[in-house]
Amino acid sequence: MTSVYVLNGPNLNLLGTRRPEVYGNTTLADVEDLCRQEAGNLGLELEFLQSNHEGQLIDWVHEAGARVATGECLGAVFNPGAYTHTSIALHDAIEGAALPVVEVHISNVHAREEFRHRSYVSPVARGVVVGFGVYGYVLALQGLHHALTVS
Ligand code: CA2
Repeated sequence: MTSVYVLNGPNLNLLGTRRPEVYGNTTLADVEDLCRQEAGNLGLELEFLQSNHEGQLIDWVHEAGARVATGECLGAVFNPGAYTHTSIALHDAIEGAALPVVEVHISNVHAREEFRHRSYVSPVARGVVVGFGVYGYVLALQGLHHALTVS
């Protein structure tokens, strides 16, 4: 069965515990359940991962890219958290691994502080979903599946 990665960056393990006015009450475990259900609907196996460490995220991008190259994996839905706005290394990893990525953000980053308006990931992403809360992960999975399986 083809797999899909859902990668989550720093502090997303805190979802549902603080800042509900920005990120809602849903926990990351709830997001995983949501993604597992949608991946099942799409006939995909899910790898759901979270790390607070940039290097770990880069390693997973490389791993997913290698699996895309062998046809085992479709691509990744990626919420890089605050690394979105800082990480040239993640930009280079996605590009270097030729990993199809749909970037997702729970909040509408464009309606927030100016430092959140810049994304180093968007230029190497297949698509971007922002501002739909955790339902954005479902939309991103659907978008990735549609972009890569429907001609
Ligand atoms: O809106 C998003 O999904 C973000 O990627 C979330 C990041 C933020 O840095 C990005 O600008 C937008 C933050 C991750 C979650 O941080 C939390 C902090 C405290 C409590 C709960 C979550």
